[in-house]
Amino acid sequence: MDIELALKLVKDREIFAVIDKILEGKRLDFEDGLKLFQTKDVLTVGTIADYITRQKNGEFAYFVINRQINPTNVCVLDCKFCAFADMDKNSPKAYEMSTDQILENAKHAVENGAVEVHIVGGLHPDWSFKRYLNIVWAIKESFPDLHIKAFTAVEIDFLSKISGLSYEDVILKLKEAGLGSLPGGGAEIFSPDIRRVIAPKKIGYQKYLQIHKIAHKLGLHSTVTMLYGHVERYEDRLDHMIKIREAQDETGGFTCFIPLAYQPENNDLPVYEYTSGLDDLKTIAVSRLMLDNIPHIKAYWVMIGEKVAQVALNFGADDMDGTVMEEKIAHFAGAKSPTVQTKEKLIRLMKEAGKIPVERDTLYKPLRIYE
Ligand code: V47
Repeated sequence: MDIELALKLVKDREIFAVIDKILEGKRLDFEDGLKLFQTKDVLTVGTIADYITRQKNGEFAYFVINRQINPTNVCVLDCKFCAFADMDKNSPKAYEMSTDQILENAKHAVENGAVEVHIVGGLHPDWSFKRYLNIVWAIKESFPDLHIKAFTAVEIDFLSKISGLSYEDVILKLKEAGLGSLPGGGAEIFSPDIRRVIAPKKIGYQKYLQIHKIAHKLGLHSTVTMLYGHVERYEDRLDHMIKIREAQDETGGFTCFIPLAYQPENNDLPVYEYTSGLDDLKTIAVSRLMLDNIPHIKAYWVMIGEKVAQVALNFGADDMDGTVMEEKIAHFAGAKSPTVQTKEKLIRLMKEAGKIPVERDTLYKPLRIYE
């Protein structure tokens, strides 16, 4: 069947012009994105996104053997969506890991084949920059081959404040200690109006993007996220994506975009619904189509569940993150997915989706292909 014939199957004529643009390789604008979000014809949007993914990444779908480590949940911020953090360090829920405990986690990761540790946590009011630096240094010294993806832009801003160092110097010192890349957390939704409601004390999008751009210029790659499914509108999601696209035009340092589906339990945001499967799939597909300069789109199974993440591999996603080994942030907020994942399961989900699973490192170097 040629593409002309395939287009006859499109139910919603409103998106014809957008599809034309995509097939001609033109960049989509805000209005195009809005049409894609508003259409009920999600299957067509997904099919086109899948077509673009296959152009970029062939039939490959990626995963990484990794472990998440959250050194503390004590945090001076008070983000309304967050069920993980606790502002009171004396509350029964609050915890702080020693560097030795963190090293134990890293050891567990290595013993289970991990090539990456993903470290994020609270902004602890009493911890020094030296303590954060030492976490990276100690892991690198014991496990030199492990990639340390650590500290969101929000944490880098905090480290700059408590150390009196510039963003550049904070990142350089972390890099010297062994930091491999920055994770994408903390982006939430860039719109200042929405940010004021869901994360009033968090740095704004300008600083978030500034820190990522500095990291890129210092030779580090990073990922970038978007928290959706709470009080934001499609317009806010598109504004978020377009700002990311502009930053990527400048530096090219983002490897992957990760839409994070809002988990509604045990937090202070009066939104009690989980995102729907169709919204998850649509968000993946629209992000693939809007973010033409980002190499990979991640279907994060932790937040959208294994089943929707598997389907998302045919809606524009080409990555599923990884084994994770211990997940707290989403599960404190009610995530229904498992807290760990096996490599065998990821491979099965990908193969069933018609993809060729690729075990990768953090920077998408293939380590093993499962034909
Ligand atoms: O920054 C917090 C989000 C993020 C909730 O970089 C919530 O490859 C949903 O960023 N519902 C941390 N989300 C996780 C994260 C991440 C995960 C996987 C891969 C990568 C990557 C990054 O989780 C936070 C925040 O945006 N979050 N609370 C919640 N209730």
